[in-house]
Amino acid sequence: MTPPLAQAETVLHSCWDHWQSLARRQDVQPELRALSALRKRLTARLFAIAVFGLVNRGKSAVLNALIGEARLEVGPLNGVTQRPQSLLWQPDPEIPWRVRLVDTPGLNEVEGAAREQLAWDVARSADLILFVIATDLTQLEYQALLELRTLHKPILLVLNKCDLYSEAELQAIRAQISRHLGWVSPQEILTVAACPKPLKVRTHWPDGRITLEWERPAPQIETLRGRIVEILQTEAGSLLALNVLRRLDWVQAQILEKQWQHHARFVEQWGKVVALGKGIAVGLAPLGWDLLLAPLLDGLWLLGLGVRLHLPWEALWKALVSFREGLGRPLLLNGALLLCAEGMSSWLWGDWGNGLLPGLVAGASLYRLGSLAPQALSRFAAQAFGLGASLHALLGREKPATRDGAPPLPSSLA
Ligand SMILES: Nc1nc2c(ncn2[C@@H]2O[C@H](COP(=O)(O)OP(=O)(O)OP(=O)(O)O)[C@@H](O)[C@H]2O)c(=O)[nH]1
Ligand SMILES: [Mg+2]
Repeated sequence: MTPPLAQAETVLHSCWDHWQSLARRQDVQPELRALSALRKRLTARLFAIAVFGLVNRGKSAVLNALIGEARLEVGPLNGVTQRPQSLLWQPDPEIPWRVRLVDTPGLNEVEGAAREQLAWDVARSADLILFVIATDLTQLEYQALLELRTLHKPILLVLNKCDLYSEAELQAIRAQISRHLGWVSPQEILTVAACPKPLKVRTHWPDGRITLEWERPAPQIETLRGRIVEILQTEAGSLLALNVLRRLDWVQAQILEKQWQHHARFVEQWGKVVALGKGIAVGLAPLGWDLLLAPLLDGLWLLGLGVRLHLPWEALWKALVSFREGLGRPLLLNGALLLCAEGMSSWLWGDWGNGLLPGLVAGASLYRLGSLAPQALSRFAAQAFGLGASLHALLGREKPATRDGAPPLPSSLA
């Protein structure tokens, strides 16, 4: 089986090649830039880890502790971090991954709605999320976790400031969080102290002097660092591939939506012209020929749409033959309706009216097909280039964690 990263590279490469033909269109520039950024991420083997949580939980302190340098501003006020900031980190020389750690603004900062949005954007593009808390969950944290789960990304729950609690208290907090969440066991909650409270240290000097000084103990971050290294060693490839493909899925859906918008006039006129032509051709053609002409003209109509909207051939073909989600069933129904119209028309009018009713039915049925086509074509186009199959394989049997499927809010948080 092809490794996930190689699979993602092939899919992304085909998508890139295909949509490059729209390079001159201004309205799709953001999507093309997004495709280019995805390619760079894959080539550079850059694994993104975002830190996420409410204000003042020690998010920036956790990242400083991980890299072993005080690079990010840390402070006692809410809202110290005002915008996402990235740091490159090499956690272990053995690991062939470059890691980008991204700090984010806290979620519940006063008047910080725009910054909260930035934090969510970072979380959406990250491969792994560190959700930092500093005690038992609040309702806001619980809601944010539920929402994060819908992103289908691994989340490490980091309980920071553990220096403020005794071992018994920590155990109680972890058990309570695990009860609230259901999907996280107490052992999976990683306890750290990224920036422990300074302690007063009494020093007895040889000359008899005694001094008292505040000293900050070393950070306790090994459990988190160890878990991240383990993930990088075992799952980083699949996680990055999955994330890139999911993002690609979204970008491609945007491009397709813009394509339909951009060509809306053509789609409408093309539908009318071919429906009229089909009605006339079927009406005038001798019996037998009309039954052959009808599907040919349906095919021509579909081909015209595909060429104009630059849809992948594979999507056109699948939409044409798929009965479950494509146009196969309506096309067959059109054929059956035409046959009925032929029969009824010869029964009603004999030879004279033979072409009128079939012509009308043929034209109207193609016009109706026009209302079903955008959805079916977009669905298959979105899965083209192997994107649908690769995503399916990578997601495996993972059950989507939707809001609907989430456990109800625990009463202590409600
Ligand atoms: N006791 C203790 N305090 C900590 C620890 N980690 C961080 N702090 C303190 O918590 C406060 C907030 O730390 P930050 O890292 O700025 O928190 P943040 O989550 O990034 O906050 P915002 O940027 O405002 O969202 C600071 O005063 C830190 O000194 C810890 O492990 N133990
Ligand atoms: Mg911060």
